[in-house]
Amino acid sequence: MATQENSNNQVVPIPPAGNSRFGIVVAEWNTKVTEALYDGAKAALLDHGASEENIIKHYVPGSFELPLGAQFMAHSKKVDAVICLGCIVQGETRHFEFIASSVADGVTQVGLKYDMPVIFGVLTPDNEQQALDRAGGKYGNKGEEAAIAALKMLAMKKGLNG
Ligand code: DLZ
Repeated sequence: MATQENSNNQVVPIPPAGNSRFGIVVAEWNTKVTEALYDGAKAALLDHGASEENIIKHYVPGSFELPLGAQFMAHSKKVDAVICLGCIVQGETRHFEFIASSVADGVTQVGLKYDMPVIFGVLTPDNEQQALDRAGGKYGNKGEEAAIAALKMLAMKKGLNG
């Protein structure tokens, strides 16, 4: 099984994707960043054995719509996990705190409601450069991390439910 080094420098396994189906919801706001997050997420899923046809991408207008987009996907029963990708830049909205916490809460609620991994792959940087640094730049790609989180949560669920 593939492995990764976690934040405590421990080597931990990354479960394979198998036949799992992944919904990826991408916010259209700050597209340069969110498309880079998508590329990272998709590449990670393919690297870990997912097939192209099991990765379904949909756009929502902005991060605020990510929870509802995730809910549409979960409700469709066409996916086993949903990855939400967005970028809320602090300097761009006076509602930053409100939007960011509302999106985080909404994403959590969808996962609990549908008993499904619904992953929060939303950057909350001070500016675009900080976002790009985390979307394939010097601090890696948080889209890839979101995809790996989905794989881990799916494996946990399968391990418990068979
Ligand atoms: C309106 C808005 C603003 C100001 N900033 C962002 C942002 O930095 N990142 C993001 O993903 N979306 C932003 N939006 C759009 C909102 O998320 C939402 O799409 C609109 O308010 C419509 O509901």
